[in-house]
Amino acid sequence: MFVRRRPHLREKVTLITGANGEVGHGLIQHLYALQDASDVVVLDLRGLDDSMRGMVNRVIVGDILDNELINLLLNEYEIDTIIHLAALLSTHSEFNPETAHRVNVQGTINLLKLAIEQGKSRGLPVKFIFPSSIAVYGMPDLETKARVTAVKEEDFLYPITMYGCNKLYCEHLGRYYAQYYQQLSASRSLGVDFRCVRFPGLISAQTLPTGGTSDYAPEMLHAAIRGKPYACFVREDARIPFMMMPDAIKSLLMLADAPQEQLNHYVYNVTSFSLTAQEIAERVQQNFPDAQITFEPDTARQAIVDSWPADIDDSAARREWNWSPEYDADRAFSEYLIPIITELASHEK
Ligand code: AKB
Repeated sequence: MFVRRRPHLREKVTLITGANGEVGHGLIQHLYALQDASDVVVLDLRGLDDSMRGMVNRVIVGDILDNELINLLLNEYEIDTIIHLAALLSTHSEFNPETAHRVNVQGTINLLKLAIEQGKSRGLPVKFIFPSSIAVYGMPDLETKARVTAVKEEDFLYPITMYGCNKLYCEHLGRYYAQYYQQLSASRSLGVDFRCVRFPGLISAQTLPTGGTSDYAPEMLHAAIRGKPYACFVREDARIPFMMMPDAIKSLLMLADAPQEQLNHYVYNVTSFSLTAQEIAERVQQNFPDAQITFEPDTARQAIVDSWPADIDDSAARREWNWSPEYDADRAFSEYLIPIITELASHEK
């Protein structure tokens, strides 16, 4: 008697790259709390912190530059969404621009190609969620930065960092893979459903970022709560937009869930509020009067922050997919940062 075998069904999953970074942690914890992480496969050079391994379907320790690994993912899974977080941030990237280019650009191309191949085998475009950054902007001088506050998506796109150049180029690659990939070929592939948010400086109560240039804000706060002195590497008047990590996660998931027919853009600014370094220090000192914060600007890192806009215009995201942040500056400090970091720091003692 012949037994009819069921064909091997590939598991349907969401792939998150760079999952062991700040945004990855926030995203996985959020999805897990919603009981929505069981189909999540994560890929990170460093694996995933022990405390979080059980939250996801599978942890793959590996490199987005490894083509064999990309092929393995292609064959083993049916990936319907890729959230591509893996990247070297702006300060790190300046120390090794060519490595940054490989990771930030070639890594993104590898994932876009994976999305194209998956789309072919599924007959449906893969959603590709990509966090870009205010680093794509390059304000020409401080006078312009002060005058033009809410910068739109298409303005001042002259990044001065490798990371900013990489992110801007990847935004274009996303548009290309969505709309023009193999445009001259007789059998054109289905494109990728590319969706991108440009983040401001992100601040998490749970983790400290590494390798960014907006890191002075979270570093100032985490140091104060632990009673450590902090020398801020930008001037008091340095002003850029910021967002709390829960809002960053919210924006990624809102954009991923938005009906495609509502989206008229590939790239959307998202922001919450803008503060100067001095205003952040004052808010920290209101809560921790003993905080020892000094300003010792580092000329090169200051120049990077000066090139980023003071504020960005996120009206397209608000209009097209109802984006709005939960946390303004007051709520960010009183309801999120101060209580959570204080609680975490108390366990360290
Ligand atoms: C960085 O500082 O590199 C990042 C960013 C603004 O994208 N936080």
